[in-house]
Amino acid sequence: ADIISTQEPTVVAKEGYLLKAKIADGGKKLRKNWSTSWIVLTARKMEFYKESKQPAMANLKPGYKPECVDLCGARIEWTSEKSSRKNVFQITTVSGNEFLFQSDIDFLILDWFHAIKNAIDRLPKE
Ligand code: I3P
Repeated sequence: ADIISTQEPTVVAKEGYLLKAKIADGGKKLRKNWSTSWIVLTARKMEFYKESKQPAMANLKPGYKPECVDLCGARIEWTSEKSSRKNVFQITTVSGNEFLFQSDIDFLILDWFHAIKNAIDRLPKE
């Protein structure tokens, strides 16, 4: 008989370091605190790690859950009002979490913006 796994394989679309700040949790405003994060983008979510070596380690630890953004129904937009930094975009999730992402390197932040926007556009809206 065929064995159909209920866990979809996690195909990584893009990964790398970006500056990240979570500015709201469930609609509640948070104090902005920028930090560098290793970001793993898959078809329907983004995961945040402290270092590039962590995703592989997390796979070996069944209980370990990185902070994660569900991209289903999420919005992505450039913002110049929410930071004094250049090249900042915001992601807002259905659950009311808000994140800012930034890089001084133009092509790098553009690549990320388009990769995430692509993922969002391919997903059902909820
Ligand atoms: C914040 C910190 C952030 C800054 C933020 C400040 O101060 O300097 O880097 O955001 O500006 O409030 P603190 O460390 O005391 O919390 P940007 O770098 O994105 O401008 P903001 O209040 O205008 O968001």
